Amino acid sequence: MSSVLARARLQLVHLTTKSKPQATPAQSESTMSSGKGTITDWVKPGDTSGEFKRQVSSFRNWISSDPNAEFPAEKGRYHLYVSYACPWAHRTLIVRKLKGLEEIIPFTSVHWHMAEKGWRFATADEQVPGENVTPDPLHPNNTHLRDLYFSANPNYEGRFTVPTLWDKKKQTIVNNESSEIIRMFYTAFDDILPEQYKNVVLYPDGLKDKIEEVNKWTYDDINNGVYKSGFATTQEAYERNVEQLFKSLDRTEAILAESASRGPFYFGAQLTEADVRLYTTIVRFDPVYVQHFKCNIKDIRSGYPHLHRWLRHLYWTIPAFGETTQFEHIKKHYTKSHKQINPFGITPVGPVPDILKEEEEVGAVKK
Ligand SMILES: N[C@@H](CCC(=O)N[C@@H](CS)C(=O)NCC(=O)O)C(=O)O
Repeated sequence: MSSVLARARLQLVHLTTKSKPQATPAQSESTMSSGKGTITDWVKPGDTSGEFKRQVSSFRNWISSDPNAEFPAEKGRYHLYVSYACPWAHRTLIVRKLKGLEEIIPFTSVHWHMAEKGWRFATADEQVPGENVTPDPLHPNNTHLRDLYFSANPNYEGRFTVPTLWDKKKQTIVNNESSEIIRMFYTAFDDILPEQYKNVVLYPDGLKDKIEEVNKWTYDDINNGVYKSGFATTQEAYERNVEQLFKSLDRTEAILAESASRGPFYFGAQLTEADVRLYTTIVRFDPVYVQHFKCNIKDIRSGYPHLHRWLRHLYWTIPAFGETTQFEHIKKHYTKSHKQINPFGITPVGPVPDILKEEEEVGAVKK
């Protein structure tokens, strides 16, 4: 691993570990005394804090351009398991396409429905929109994503999350942390990529510090903030998180207002990781988070003109964003899987459309 990459990795592990909400001793006790709960308990029963606490990912190996590495970059060796519904997995699909890795890293999406056994694969007779929503092509006996986790580690006790990057040769999971998988995709395969894709740089030297700074609060307050708002089981936890979420959306809006004169992206002229990581939350915001997670102080289309312009530009003009966005998976997954917050599994019809055309505005904004 190059020293730059090693440093980036260290910073990132530090960042992701630090940015996870840490349980206070009192919280850990109450969580422990209530037992493990089930997969669909987003806040463990008996946890009086009412706070959703995201688990730290378990598999943290790296693919390297060094042919002698434990996980060397090779065509066809790795398989990416995602859900089109999931914002973290969505990051990896976007970067895979931006970096031209389609022929090198095939992928499978699970079905949008997640129940007591976690994500499941679609069956052969199911018609689900989107490319590669199929049974597990590598292991025909696997019905659920959890089967992969148990093949990698029969004693696995963590959550069965997407994205999951699988190594066919070693028959194990390389990594299940999206922030790390995308960074491997940035450079590890460059030696076997055509020139045009080597030149796609999403974490440029000159912007690394800014990206790290923005990632920290964007992750805590926005990417994870929508979940912390939506899964909260006390009024106080909900209000604290939703208010912080909208403060950070206001801050993002101001950044985009400032950079707009230099270009359509987060930092102006150059598309970077900051765009990828923000996009997967913002594209889900109006269709799902506003109503399902009660993130309704404002919506994007009527309340945030710069975010709205930035979002539509990515979706309509860059296939890596538009073609990897599957609204049916997104809307149905949240509303029909989270029985704790939507017991009847009714999926709201609106907003219509899921995303406005690039030059279109809602009626009130037009006036
Ligand atoms: N830190 C992980 C989070 C991934 C994650 O939480 N994925 C969700 C889907 S949006 C999942 O698979 N959840 C299943 C579960 O928690 O049981 C990452 O960024 O890769």
